[in-house]
Amino acid sequence: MSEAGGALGCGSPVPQRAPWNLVAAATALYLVSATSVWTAGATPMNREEKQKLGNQVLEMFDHAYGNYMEHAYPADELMPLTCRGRVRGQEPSRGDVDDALGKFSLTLIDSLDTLVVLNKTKEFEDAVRKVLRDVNLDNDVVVSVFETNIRVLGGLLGGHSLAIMLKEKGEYMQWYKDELLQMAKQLGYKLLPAFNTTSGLPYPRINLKFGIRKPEARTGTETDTCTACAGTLILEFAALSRFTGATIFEEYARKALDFLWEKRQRSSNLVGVTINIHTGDWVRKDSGVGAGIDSYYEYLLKAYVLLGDDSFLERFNTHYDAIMRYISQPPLLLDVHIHKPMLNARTWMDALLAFFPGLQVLKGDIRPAIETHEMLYQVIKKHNFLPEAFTTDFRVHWAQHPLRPEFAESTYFLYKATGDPYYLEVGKTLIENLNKYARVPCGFAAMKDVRTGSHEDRMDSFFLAEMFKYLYLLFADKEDIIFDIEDYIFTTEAHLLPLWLSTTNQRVSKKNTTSEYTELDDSNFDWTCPNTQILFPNDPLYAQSIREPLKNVVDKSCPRGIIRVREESFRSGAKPPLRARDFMATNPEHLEILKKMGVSLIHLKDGRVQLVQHAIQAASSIDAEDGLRFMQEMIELSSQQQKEQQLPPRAVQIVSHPFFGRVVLTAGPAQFGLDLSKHKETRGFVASSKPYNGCSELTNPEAVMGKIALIQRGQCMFAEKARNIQNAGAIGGIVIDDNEGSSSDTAPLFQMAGDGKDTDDIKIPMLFLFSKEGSIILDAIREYEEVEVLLSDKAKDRDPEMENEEQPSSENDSQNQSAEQIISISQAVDLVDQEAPEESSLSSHSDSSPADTDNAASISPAEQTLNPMENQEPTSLDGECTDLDNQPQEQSETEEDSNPNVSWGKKVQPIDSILADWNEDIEAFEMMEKDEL
Ligand code: DMJ
Repeated sequence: MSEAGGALGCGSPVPQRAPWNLVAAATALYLVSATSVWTAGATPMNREEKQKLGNQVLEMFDHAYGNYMEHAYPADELMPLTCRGRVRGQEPSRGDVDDALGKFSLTLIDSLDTLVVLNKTKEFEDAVRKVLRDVNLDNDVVVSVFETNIRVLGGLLGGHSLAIMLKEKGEYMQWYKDELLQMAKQLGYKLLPAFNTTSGLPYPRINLKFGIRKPEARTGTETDTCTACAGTLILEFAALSRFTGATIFEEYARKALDFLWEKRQRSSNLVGVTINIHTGDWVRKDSGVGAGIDSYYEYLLKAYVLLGDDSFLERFNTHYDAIMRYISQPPLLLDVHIHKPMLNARTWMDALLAFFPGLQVLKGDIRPAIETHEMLYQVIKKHNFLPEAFTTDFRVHWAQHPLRPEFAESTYFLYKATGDPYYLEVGKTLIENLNKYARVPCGFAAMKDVRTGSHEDRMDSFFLAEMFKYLYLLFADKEDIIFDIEDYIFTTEAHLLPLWLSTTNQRVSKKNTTSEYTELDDSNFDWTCPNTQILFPNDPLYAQSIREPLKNVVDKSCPRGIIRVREESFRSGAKPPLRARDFMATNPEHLEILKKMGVSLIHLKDGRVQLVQHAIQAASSIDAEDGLRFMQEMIELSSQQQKEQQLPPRAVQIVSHPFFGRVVLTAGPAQFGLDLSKHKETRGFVASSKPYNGCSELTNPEAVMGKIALIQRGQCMFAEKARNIQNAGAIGGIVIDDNEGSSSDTAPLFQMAGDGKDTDDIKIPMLFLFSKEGSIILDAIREYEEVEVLLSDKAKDRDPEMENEEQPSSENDSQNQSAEQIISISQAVDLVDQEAPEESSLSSHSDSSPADTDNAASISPAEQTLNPMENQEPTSLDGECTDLDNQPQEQSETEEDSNPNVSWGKKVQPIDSILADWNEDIEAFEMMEKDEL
């Protein structure tokens, strides 16, 4: 999500007034000059330091953009690990995420106005020429209407907005004759067939060349779309109409918004996540401010700012009131059911909601914005990035992080609103973390798992469109930007649209809101718009005073503190709860206890049993605590069993020039040979064995002697390969998958089994890499000949030795800083033995593996497998919550009331409904991937 513009506004009902005036007034109200900083609280940051950070952002942008242009353009995206372009159809499909890619040089278009904000006018001029010369919008490819609108249409319009601004200034873009606008119009017409539904809600996808109806279009059978997908069009479509005079775009976007408003749940005034585009029925009735809904709310408020239509503000305020009533549980924002808004729909939050504090700033509701932002920052400090989803007690629920900009966006707006230098420090941390953990030699790579620091071969275009804009603007003073940012509003993709559009080509008829909407009671909103001129000057520590009580909110929430106190009460005579080790899935009494504890038992198709806890569904707070402990114990039990039979993934880290430890490849371990978890890592240069499959005595022992041999998978047992390279003098081996294109991105990692015989004779460490990861080493050999790697159980920080080996990289500070870091491609998945038939005769091993899904059914009830990755309650194994032993005991009794995770007043749900909730959670994950890239 991105935020409404440089413009900060007040959400209180505002009498008829041109939006520009609103913006100007709001700016006067809320802006504490970015150059002035507090003299108390966070340490002020001087101009020099801000400039240094701004320069660092510029350098980082150059690194990302430069690598995209050099190695990926004209492809849609850069693949920063393999340093090439992502071309749809040429890479393994990632499902709906790929619907953003339309073979239209997405990243270039999405970056256009960022170039101007970052004062790279010359580069902007070049980029515009390239777009005009190279981009084709008529490809036979099915794209997401939502993504194409916010990224491509928005990108073209943002580019046009700044092109005409520059042209008017008289130096750059003098040749420009609205060509970007013409492209935008062409694209607008291409998207219009998507609105051909009775409801006026757009289809989620469209074929750029063939539209929707024709058979060649290969789309148009969908029935559902997400609310954000249908409700995030008005800014771009209205801008297109007003720039061109073609009113049809604004009309269509307004119609979709009108329909969504009509369909809001009337008693709660909330909207669901997914809606049927033909019937208007809510398909998913859960409601939050993150994935699937986020930018619908954003666009209502910003449409008011841009278009000056009061009905949008009225709608926004009505929804906002409902959000604050039901969803907001400061500092949390928790999804609820639209029909039963007092009932939480889940116990975790997604990363997209991080935009919301920024929107609250625009609304003028600073306090909850500060609170939520602070909570998010603490989660970030724990994991370096915001995981895609995290539980109400701040454990990782979904560990990815695709370099989303929402938190940076909110940080920028909070700094604008408060002037508190604390937010500059936050921005500095974001910069450091990006350089330290996401920067790779060829750009910035998304995090595959924030807990391990592993990477995905992915750099989304929004990283350039939004992240760098907000970070740069955070540290920039007015004079650092070549135009007045306050004259523009940011779209959800952070594209800039000029506020003067509000008074241009206003030919679209507005709905007569007065007949339809009852006059709003202003008193509802009094509190939403604090006058910061009163708040801040009188109390310069205002923001800090709101943050202070939340200082340890993330650490404090660990349930172990609660559990410890419960143990005290058992000592005083109460009946001890059911222990995981005693649990029998066939014992009806045990099942009854589980239900009381809010724990549901799910029989998975593959025969395993999964336990899920919803604390809010427990019969009482005590039962919920028992449930938490039970789950914790079950995880420990399960992981103990798994540990006994399974080996965790290993790391292959390339340490020689120019990688210097920054590339880490996740590798599968072997059930034989040196155990890297017990021994020091093995370091050595790599050499390919001959024969490459390693299935017979090596013909090149001199080449592999003292080195780590590379061997191809297949044709004989893993153990046989190991023996052959060991006999040739190798000190380790890496088996590379022969299945071309395989990757830990798409396949579960597994461990290499032995050959059913005694493998004690194998002394060297052996690791397995999928083909994509393996080819990174093979490519490195081709390019650099001498490639040294480290085989270990976990990636190591770059050691002093590597430091010394690194060539003085340059005058460039941030480059040096980033070089301390690690890149990894890995897969945080359960290890599953997927041995190829010819290589897996060790049936005794695989039979006993708890990760072997075919065998899980035979596990006795007391040993039922619990999959921690799929639990909704605090059941993760990442050990994030271990330091609560010092928490004061009163947390046990008092914290439950304040802990939104434990809503005791709420009714216990029947098992069916628990299962339904669980399914909704899974759907929610799918939706996040599908609708929110
Ligand atoms: C962006 O494309 C937009 O901000 C969108 O509204 C939500 N998701 C991404 C960034 O995370």
